Amino acid sequence: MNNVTISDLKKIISNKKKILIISHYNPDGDAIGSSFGLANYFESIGIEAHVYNRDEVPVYLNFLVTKNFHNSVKTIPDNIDLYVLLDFNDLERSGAEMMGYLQKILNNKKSALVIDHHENNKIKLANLFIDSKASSTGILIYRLLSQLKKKINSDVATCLLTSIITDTSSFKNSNSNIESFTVSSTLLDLGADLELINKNIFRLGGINKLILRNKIHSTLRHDSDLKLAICHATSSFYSDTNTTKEDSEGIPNGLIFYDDIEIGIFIREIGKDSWKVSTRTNNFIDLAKFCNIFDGGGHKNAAGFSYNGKLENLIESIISNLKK
Ligand SMILES: [Mn+2]
Repeated sequence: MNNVTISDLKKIISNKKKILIISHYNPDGDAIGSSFGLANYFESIGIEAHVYNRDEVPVYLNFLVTKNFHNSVKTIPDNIDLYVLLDFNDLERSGAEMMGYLQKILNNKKSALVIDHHENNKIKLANLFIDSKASSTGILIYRLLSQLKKKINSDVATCLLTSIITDTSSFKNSNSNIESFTVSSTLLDLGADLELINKNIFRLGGINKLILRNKIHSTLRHDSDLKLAICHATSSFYSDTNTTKEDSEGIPNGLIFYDDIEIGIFIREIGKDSWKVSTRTNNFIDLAKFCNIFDGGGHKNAAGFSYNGKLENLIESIISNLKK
């Protein structure tokens, strides 16, 4: 395993005719923006590009489009000659169906490539292009495309700017750096539609979403010594309000903008005594390390894990491990 350079990347993609781009399930603005940006660029230079995600594109990202989008491996054509894995560090994050598909391919040693900005990459591939200092995978795609002959068009620029704006929460997160701004400015020069992006990604949604978030926030527990805030949602929260898990996106991120909260945690029921935990901070502690205790992972500032057991035990375990 080695981290490849831009010129290696150029060699890897040269002479390819049919490319498949895969991103993580529950896709966010970076997964969709970087996948569609790369696919649309390839299409603009005459390479057939296909994008796979286990899940549908979230409604707020529906303004980004690409030609060949797949939710099932059954519709993916044969003779793919390059596989590009975007914005995830563990094959499991592509979903069970894609994982099975990829394991077959990787065994056949077909050409494959990971482009990602998460820490602790667990994907065993020869070609890795990973930089955990990049504020989004969209930044890494830009680094590559800006070195190719054909100019980035305005559609591609809009996709990549969406990646940057969503993964930095509009430059509010601590992953925002000089490159996030310089690349964004260049993308605007290339015709990225900032107004379209803002109009779509900051729409808050329907009244049911507000009612759901009200319920979630009413479960708030605050530990002032740990500067910790925890909220949770059981499945009934969603069924009672006729909402989906998408409607609770951004909960842990929202918590850390309050005084006296440095760690925001949101716990969502995914099955009987089974929970998904999302954690956020701005450089207060290393959450990737923290979530590793529970066999999870992610970034320093945004990480998660799954837990089987009672909610109370989970919360106790979070607090006692944070105290350590
Ligand atoms: Mn990302």
